[in-house]
Amino acid sequence: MDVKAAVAYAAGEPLSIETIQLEGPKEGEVLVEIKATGVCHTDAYTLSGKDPEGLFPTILGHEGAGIVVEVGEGVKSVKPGDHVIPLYTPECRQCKFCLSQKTNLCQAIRATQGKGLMPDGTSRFSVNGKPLYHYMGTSTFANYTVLPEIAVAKIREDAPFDKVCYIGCGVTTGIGAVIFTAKVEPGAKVVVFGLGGIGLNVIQGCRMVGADRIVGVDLNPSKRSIAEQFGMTHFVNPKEIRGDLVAHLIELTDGGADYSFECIGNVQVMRQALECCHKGWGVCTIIGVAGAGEEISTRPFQLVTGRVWKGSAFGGARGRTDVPKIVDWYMDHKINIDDLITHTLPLNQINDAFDLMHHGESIRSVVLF
Ligand code: NAD
Ligand code: AHE
Ligand code: ZN
Repeated sequence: MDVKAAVAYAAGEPLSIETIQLEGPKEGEVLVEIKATGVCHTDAYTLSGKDPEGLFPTILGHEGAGIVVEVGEGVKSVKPGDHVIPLYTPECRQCKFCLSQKTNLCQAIRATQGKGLMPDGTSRFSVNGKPLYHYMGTSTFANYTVLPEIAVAKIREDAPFDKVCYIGCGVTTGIGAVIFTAKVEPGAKVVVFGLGGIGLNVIQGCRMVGADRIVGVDLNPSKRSIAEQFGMTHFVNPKEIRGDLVAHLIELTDGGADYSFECIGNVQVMRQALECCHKGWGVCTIIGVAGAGEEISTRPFQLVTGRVWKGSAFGGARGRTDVPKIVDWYMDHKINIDDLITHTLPLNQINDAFDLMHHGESIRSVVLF
């Protein structure tokens, strides 16, 4: 079938809005009509050429919501008409990783996903007979996409697509990192580096669990008021700090953060995020994604003396199990998504969403089909 999509032909080039071709779902796959998709910094990261797994030409996008229109042979858990959120972290409930109950990193289809292909090793997307790569197993920058059954979360039908698409990445990543990965407890002192689409969800997660002090760090002063609205208690702009930022943060948190979160993708900041943690127990969770070849470093003494570095992908959430619950939290007004979606655009203006992000003018832009 013909579908409307934003094609990324090469790193660093604007997306091209075109009609391309999509094959129907094979065994174990579903065809989904995408109604809305967020634009996450990770899409910009891959488009920049810094992603070691970045492949071109491709259809980017991993923060969508839509309706199942057709299912392939053997699909049992969803049917046409179901409302779904695509999952870049699937949940097969059968692999060693799922069965371990120690991680959300289902590996059932990770190998082909990283190669931009469906689990059978082929692509469903093409343009003029030439294949296009899938992206993160989701490719939501198209009005129809094909997904493995294990990579869709069925959600309630009264949830608005233009809001809950953000649960497909940013909301779940931020709130999940607090609840599932770090397990922040009431009364905790927290430092959040980067107050964008992810960091603000970390902040609202910290407020939900009853953290006492929530320090936000960002170079962009315009992030301050929205972060305060979501629960930030103290704002720090590194450009305004004379002297050492880490020492300042340790002082602000009475000896160091119980928990810190890096939501930028900057390896120097990742070091600061670890080193501002409290001696003996402070836990630093890395969420930001760094470019190919970049590495983190610190004095091993930081770890010897009890600080912990951990990482979080998709907030540690098990997609098919947890995403429908997070949709319920939104519908029950337990979490705020609406105020984080600062821009909604039609597909033919998707490049503007990248510009707004790069200029620090948006929190989340959502593309409507
Ligand atoms: P964003 O662009 O919306 O926000 C980044 C924020 O960091 C901005 O407010 C910016 O002003 C701030 N910033 C940049 N450099 C800074 C510095 N040196 N010090 C302080 N603040 C600085 O991006 P986002 O969508 O929130 O994504 C954030 C990061 O999280 C990206 O690296 C993205 O790829 C990653 N991410 C990871 C996961 C995961 O599962 N681990 C999921 C989604 C996004
Ligand atoms: N492909 C990159 C890594 C990108 C990455 O870390 N992706 C996160 C999700 S970011 C969503 O906005 C993730 O879930 N990673 C786990 C995984 O299995 O990909 C690289 O460095 O190769
Ligand atoms: Zn994302």
